[in-house]
Amino acid sequence: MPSQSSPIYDRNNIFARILRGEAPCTRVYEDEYALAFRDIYPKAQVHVLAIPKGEYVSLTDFSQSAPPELITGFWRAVTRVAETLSVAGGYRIGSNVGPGGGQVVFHFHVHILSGPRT
Ligand code: DGP
Repeated sequence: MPSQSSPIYDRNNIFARILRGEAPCTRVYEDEYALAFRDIYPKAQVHVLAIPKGEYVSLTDFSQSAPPELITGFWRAVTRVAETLSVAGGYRIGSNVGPGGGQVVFHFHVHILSGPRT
């Protein structure tokens, strides 16, 4: 199956700057594959963003281009964060892909939400 060409990644996007420590965040988890921090505009009692440590524009880009070890490590980190933070014994996750999907920050990220919507 031919692979699609990767979209252009902007190294100055805000999540890239957070990863490099150039912009602040409220960190809740970090390992070699992922960083998770509180969303600045929470839409639920718990609203955390998890980002992979790599330059991927979106879920599509990550799934198609990241090495398997990073894909596995990232999703394990997501579930670890979600289970740690879950306030009501459950959580929901989502990822906006592309402008038409509501994505505004073009470093792949997963929203982890739990508890009542705010
Ligand atoms: P989206 O690209 O639409 O999936 O959502 C981007 C999310 O990132 C949005 O919920 C707000 C959040 N966000 C944007 N800028 C910052 C920031 O500087 N710090 C933090 N913690 N969150 C941010």
